[in-house]
Amino acid sequence: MNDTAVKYELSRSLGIIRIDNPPVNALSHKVRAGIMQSLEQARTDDSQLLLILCAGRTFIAGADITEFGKPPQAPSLPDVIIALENFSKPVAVALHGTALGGGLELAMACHYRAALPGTRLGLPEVKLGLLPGAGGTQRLPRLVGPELALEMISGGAPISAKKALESGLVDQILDGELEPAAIRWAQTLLAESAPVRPTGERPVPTPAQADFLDRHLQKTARKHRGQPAPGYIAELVKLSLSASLEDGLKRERECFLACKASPQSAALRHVFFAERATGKLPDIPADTPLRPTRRVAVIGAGTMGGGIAMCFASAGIPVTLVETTREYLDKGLEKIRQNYANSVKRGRFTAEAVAGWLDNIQGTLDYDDLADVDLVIEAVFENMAVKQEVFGKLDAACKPGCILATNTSYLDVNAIAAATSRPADVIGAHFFSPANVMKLLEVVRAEKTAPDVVQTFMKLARTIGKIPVAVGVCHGFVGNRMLRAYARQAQLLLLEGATPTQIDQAMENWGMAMGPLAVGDLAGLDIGYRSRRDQGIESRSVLESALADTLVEMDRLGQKSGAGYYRYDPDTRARQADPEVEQLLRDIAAEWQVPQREIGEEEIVDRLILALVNEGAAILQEGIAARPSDVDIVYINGYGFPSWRGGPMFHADSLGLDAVIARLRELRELTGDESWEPAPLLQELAVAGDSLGSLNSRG
Ligand code: T1G
Repeated sequence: MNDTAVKYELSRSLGIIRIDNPPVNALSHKVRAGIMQSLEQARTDDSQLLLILCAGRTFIAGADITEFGKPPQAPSLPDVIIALENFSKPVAVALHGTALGGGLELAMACHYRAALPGTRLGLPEVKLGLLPGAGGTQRLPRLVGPELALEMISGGAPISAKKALESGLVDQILDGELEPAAIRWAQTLLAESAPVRPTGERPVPTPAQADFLDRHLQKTARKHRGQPAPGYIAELVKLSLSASLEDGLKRERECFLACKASPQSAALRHVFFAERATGKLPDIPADTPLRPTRRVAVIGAGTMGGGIAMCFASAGIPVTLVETTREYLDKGLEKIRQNYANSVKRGRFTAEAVAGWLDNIQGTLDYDDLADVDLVIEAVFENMAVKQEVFGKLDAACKPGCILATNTSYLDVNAIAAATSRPADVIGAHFFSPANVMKLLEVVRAEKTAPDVVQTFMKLARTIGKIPVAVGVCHGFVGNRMLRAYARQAQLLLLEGATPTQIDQAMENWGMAMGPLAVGDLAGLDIGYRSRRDQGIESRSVLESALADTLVEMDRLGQKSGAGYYRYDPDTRARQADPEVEQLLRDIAAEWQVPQREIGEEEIVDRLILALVNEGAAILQEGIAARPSDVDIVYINGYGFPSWRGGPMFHADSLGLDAVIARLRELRELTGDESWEPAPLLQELAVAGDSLGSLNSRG
């Protein structure tokens, strides 16, 4: 018996199995073995009912994902599940925190389930490119019906304890502290001589609507493109309606192993750990004391400022919103109210919660009101002189130790910090639009930013529901710098003969949330136009921005003006190819003597994705990003890169660096474009026979 992870105790006819495997009681081998040994002990002792519960902050959060790449060790999880379901004495389980994946499958194999009020129950395997592989696709339909089972398994989102009780997934909501409440409940079951009650013997309720599966598949086809798991899940829930448990479980195992071996699951498992690794900074100890962030201020109530203020208010942190005029301030506050009201209308939040969050936001025109704040985030017009003036005023108004952050998306944070007497307190906080929705936050470490300021911001980002990635100072940081290389290729492909529709369709078929030209139209072509002018680049003087400059000067700014690379239907906002743009392209190409040729989907994808890879490698070599997986997280959470491809750097490894380098050289030959020279880091790793992934453990 492994006496640490699983303990068994006989107490007043109750056989209590306590699992303690921090941090999330994952079903590691020692836990599975410990449960089996406990069952062996209970089989012959005086226990009349077994009670399973976990120590720590959560019940079992699933199979141990770190064991997936390793050789399987017996007992397997299905072995444990079958042993529990067919045990000769009733087995009860008490849930708290989260009961996820294999943890919920284990609970469903028990005969009785109870949960503390705040428990969340779910089968999130699809988020890892998997499906429930220990009976979840066959037992959940038996407990909650096929419709809810399909929704839970294909979506992966957990349900509340309240909904679990209503749907029959749990029998009881416990009241009070977990262990005493669980034991009281188990004693009641004993007193009632509750019998064994194998879930597998229950019939699957007939679905309310016979075509629920077809409607589901239609609804989710686009969202699940490129991923095998969702199709298997629908097949297995359908099978549960007609097949025996045994046959259902057999087919489930086959599908599970197929998903587990799939590149999509390998990519999504990489993303799972990569998202959790971003906060581990190689040069700043995890226990660095943090600065207080009890009160926050945001300078500028525009689109970004308003969204940023909502992030803090929704996390329960009081925010002071600062503007230059009452009119701008009122407009900004009204926009926030509208955004929240829309979320209530869509059922995302309750009206009560939103009322509380709105109370957390105060407006002011006076910097003197910032004397007591712990953190200020500046979100004013993207102009260096304007930002330096604001930071000068903050330097005078804010208390010592107050963190001064800038939301610039590409300006030099060192130059902004130099406008203050306290550059150690200055940091970049690059939110993505809409700031109250997008999860990514590039935390920009300037040359003089103090380690505790960086660590404080990294932790605070998690508190406001963001995924922080620490980056260094360069033009565009990680995301926008790579985007420039990506967008440049899109522009060159247009001038060489491809159309906006061809390029966007190729990238969306490949899995990008939206093609580069459609993204340009959504963001507004005038932003790039202004940024180029700010950098002193004359309009139409550079080939790869000649078209965009021309469109802006024709007042084709994108969706906001009804036309950009596409024309937009005024009612449906659907994008339509515009022959006027294609003619413009031929004219500019002729002017710049760019030879025209047929361009295929493969070349489009290779040039855009490998531009990201090559620039990402340069960024890593310069130390602007700490590890390749950070670059992956930036692109997946900020730029619509498909998570089931793992991110640009993970994708490069899946192609193999030798193949990547060979293709880069081919593109250089094909286009004569020196930017296709393979980044030195790629070449060094390839020569050493290493992958980009080998650098992730460097962090
Ligand atoms: N296996 C191994 N490690 C895990 C883990 C797991 N299932 N879940 C979390 N961790 C680690 C995580 O890497 C981190 O480590 C630490 O625990 C804290 O996690 C057969 C096949 C439970 C909601 O998908 O969603 O069951 O970074 O930072 O924000 O059908 O973790 O500290 O070193 O995320 O409080 C299905 C995954 C598995 C749930 C807690 N289960 N976990 O969130 O903490 S597949 C899941 C979560 C399966 C069966 C199949 C969250 C959480 P480190 P954290 P948190």
